[in-house]
Amino acid sequence: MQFLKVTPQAEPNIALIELNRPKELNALNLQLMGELRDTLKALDQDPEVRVIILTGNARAFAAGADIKEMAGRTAVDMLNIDQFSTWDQIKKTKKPIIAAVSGFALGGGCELAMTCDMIVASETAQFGQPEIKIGTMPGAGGTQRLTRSVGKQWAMEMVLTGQFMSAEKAYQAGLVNKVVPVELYLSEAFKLARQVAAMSPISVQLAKESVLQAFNLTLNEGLLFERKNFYLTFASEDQKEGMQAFVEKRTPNFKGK
Ligand code: DAK
Repeated sequence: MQFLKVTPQAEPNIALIELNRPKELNALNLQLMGELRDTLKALDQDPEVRVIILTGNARAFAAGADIKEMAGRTAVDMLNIDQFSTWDQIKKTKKPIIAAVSGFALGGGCELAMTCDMIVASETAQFGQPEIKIGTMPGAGGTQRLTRSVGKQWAMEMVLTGQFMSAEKAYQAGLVNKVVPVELYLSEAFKLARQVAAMSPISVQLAKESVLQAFNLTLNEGLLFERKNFYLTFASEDQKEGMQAFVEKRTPNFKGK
């Protein structure tokens, strides 16, 4: 891997992916995004991995797609490169992904964080969709996921002016789950990951899938979707183990079966 550091068992059942193009503030070039797509696909298939943490470094999660790489492209180039298939693959990851964000999360960087399932931010994190300042607009979910998270007014202001949102404001607006001092953001992400990793991985995957459907379906369709996944958990040994452990007043030992 040229631009990622991958530790499949950073802790038991928790994988860590670090974006590693520090001089370019982790700008997301095609090579990096390809590596990320392939890594997530492999981790999704690794039975030892239950939760994935995606992070950058203290200065930058990612300052967006690589502007220098993108600058000269035509619409036809963009169509042929078809970066969306890479982003779509990331979106298909079944296991939960926690973004641990410090510093800049801009443009594609903000979109990447929002594609994850939860965001733990450092106090120094800054979120933004500044594409408007370079003559374009968000293309990987910035107008959609941001609007669903922070509402129309804030999304409109960020997308139309390129203004950044501080970590504290992002927390108030519902874009991030937690804000902690910069020296703690990664350990806080691990804390959250540990909680999720202790649950049945089958229930976790089905629950993640169900929550995400809330963005695509009507309420009635979503409730039906949820119901089917709920029934499905009863086909797992983990459901029997979870309920038996409750009755016996002990901690369940979920095996993902
Ligand atoms: N691309 C390329 N290089 C970047 C970069 C970027 N997005 N951001 C920073 N860098 C590079 C800088 O050019 C500089 O490199 P050198 O000049 O040293 O060689 C180095 O990183 C350090 O940056 P600065 O010197 O600028 O550092 P400062 O602290 O002064 O400023 C900054 C930090 C983050 C405010 C500033 O670098 C900045 O404004 N960066 C650009 C932010 C931005 O506009 N981001 C949005 C990019 S457009 C798609 C999916 C996604 C996208 C598009 C398509 N498809 C699926 C098709 C996404 C588009 C975008 O993200």
